[in-house]
Amino acid sequence: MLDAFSRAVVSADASTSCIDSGKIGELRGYLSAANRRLDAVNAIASNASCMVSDAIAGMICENQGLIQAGGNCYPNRRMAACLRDGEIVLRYVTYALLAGDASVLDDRCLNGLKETYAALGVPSTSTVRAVQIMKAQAAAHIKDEPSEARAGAKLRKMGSTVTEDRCASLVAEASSYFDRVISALS
Ligand SMILES: CCC1=C(C)/C(=C/C2=NC(=C\c3[nH]c(/C=C4\NC(=O)[C@H](C)[C@H]4CC)c(C)c3CCC(=O)O)/C(CCC(=O)O)=C2C)NC1=O
Repeated sequence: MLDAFSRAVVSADASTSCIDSGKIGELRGYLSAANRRLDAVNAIASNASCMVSDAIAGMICENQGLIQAGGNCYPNRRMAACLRDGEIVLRYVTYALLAGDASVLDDRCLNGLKETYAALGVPSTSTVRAVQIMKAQAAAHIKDEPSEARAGAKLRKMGSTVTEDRCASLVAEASSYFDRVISALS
C-alpha cells in the first residue's frame, strides 16, 4: 500500500533516479491542500451511511428484479451483503483520497472482486450503477453543493468556505477512484 509520498520514492527508485523537481512540486501541492483534502474525506465519511443506502435504493428502484426471488439482493442476507459491499467500496475510496494514491483501493478492495462477483452471480452492471450514484453524491458533498431538490428536508451541508473552485481538483481525484472501481468491475 502506497501513498503520495511512498509512491514518489518507489517510482524514483524504479528508475534509479532522485526525486525530481516536478514530483517535489506535486508533493508540495499535496501538503498545501491537505486541509481541503481532509475536508473532502470528512464530507464523504460523515455522510457515508446515507450515501450507501441511497445509492443501493436507487439501484434497486431502477431494477426491481434484484429484490425478487432469483435477484441477487434477495433474500435479506443478500440485501445486507450488498449494502455492506457498497460501504466497503466507499470506505476504500475515502482511504485512497486520503492517501492521494489508489493502491490501497486496488490491492485491498478491487483485487479479485470481479472474479468473486462472477462466481457469486452478483451483477456487475447493477454494482456499477450504485458506484456511479455514489460518485455523483461524493462530488456534491465535496463541493458542498448537495442538491436541494433531491435531498429535501434531509439536506445537509458541511459549511465549506472554499468557494472559488468548489474543490474541483479533489472532486476530479475522487471521481477517478470511483471510475477505477467501475473499470475493475466492467
Ligand atoms: C475488503 C474488501 C472486500 C470486498 C470488496 C468484499 C466483497 C464481497 N462481496 C461478497 C458477496 C456479495 N456481494 C453482494 C452484492 C450485491 N448484490 C447485488 O445484487 C448488488 C448489485 C450488489 C451490491 C451493490 C451480494 C448480494 C453478496 C452475497 C452473494 C451470495 O452469497 O450469494 C463476498 C462473498 C463473501 C460474503 O458474502 O461476504 C465478498 C468477498 N469482501 C471483502 O472483504
